[in-house]
Amino acid sequence: MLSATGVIMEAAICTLVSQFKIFAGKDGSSSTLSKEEFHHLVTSQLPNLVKDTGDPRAMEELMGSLDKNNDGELTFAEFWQLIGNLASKQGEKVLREKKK
Ligand SMILES: [Ca+2]
Ligand SMILES: [Ca+2]
Repeated sequence: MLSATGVIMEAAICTLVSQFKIFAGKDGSSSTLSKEEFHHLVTSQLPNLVKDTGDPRAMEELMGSLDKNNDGELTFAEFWQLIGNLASKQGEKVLREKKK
């Protein structure tokens, strides 16, 4: 079963894309996240990895740091930076723990 790991990762990527689509489709453009959609996604899907989800200012700063073209909406590519940041933080944590 050499391909098993690959399939799980592919499934994880598909899940991320389909979740993004569900949240992005709630209002306005169905391919981008508005501030409200982003907040809703983070609080319901990433409550443990993202800090300060209850702080509107922290949420606004986080979204601003991802919104590279400053149009107030996050494309999947912009949103993906957050996943990349969270994944690398999580990776550092897990790999450090294993070394002990
Ligand atoms: Ca939208
Ligand atoms: Ca944008």
